[in-house]
Amino acid sequence: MSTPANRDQRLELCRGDITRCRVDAIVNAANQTLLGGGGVDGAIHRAAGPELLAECRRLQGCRTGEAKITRGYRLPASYVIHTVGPVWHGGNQGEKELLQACYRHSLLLAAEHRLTSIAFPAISTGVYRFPPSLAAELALEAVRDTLPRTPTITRVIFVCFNAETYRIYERLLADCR
Ligand code: AR6
Repeated sequence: MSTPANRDQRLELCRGDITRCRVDAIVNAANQTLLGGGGVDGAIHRAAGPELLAECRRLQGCRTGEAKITRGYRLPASYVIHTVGPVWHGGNQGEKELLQACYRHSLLLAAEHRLTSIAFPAISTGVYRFPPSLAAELALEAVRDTLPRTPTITRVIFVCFNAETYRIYERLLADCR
């Protein structure tokens, strides 16, 4: 289920579970320990199997706004890019810049590994309470601003787990037609 109806044909929208995505890399909305958690992080670790946690243990965590890469193990995706979104504290603690840094660093890391397709969840919009509309606007802006620096990447898929997130992205992508 994807909608290519937006100006940049590299951007796609998809409703569902990111662990099912057959792409070069899926992005995990992790926490600083990189040792698993709930939400999309828990789903990715369950689907990838224990080898993922073993590799994550060797990474020694990740700072908010940064990204680290592992293999995908039992996932259909070859790699997992783990990034740590900001916790929303009202918007005056650098949350917007940190959220955009997650998208930027994930794309740059994917390009460094010569990957061509990457799927993102709506980072920080669950347990970390980032307002979903603002998060989606920032995500799209960050991706659009970064794509000129990541020539290998031909597909960026925004995976929306719930109907509200899907509607937000659908509107934002349609607005740019
Ligand atoms: N596929 C795609 N999106 C999903 C899936 C899935 N399988 N499951 C949930 N989402 P969250 P955060 C959506 O809470 O806010 C973890 O415990 C979900 O609907 O997973 O960045 C980590 O370890 C929401 O839109 O991540 C951290 O401690 C989005 O993914 C903390 O949560 C993000 O929700 C990170 O919080």
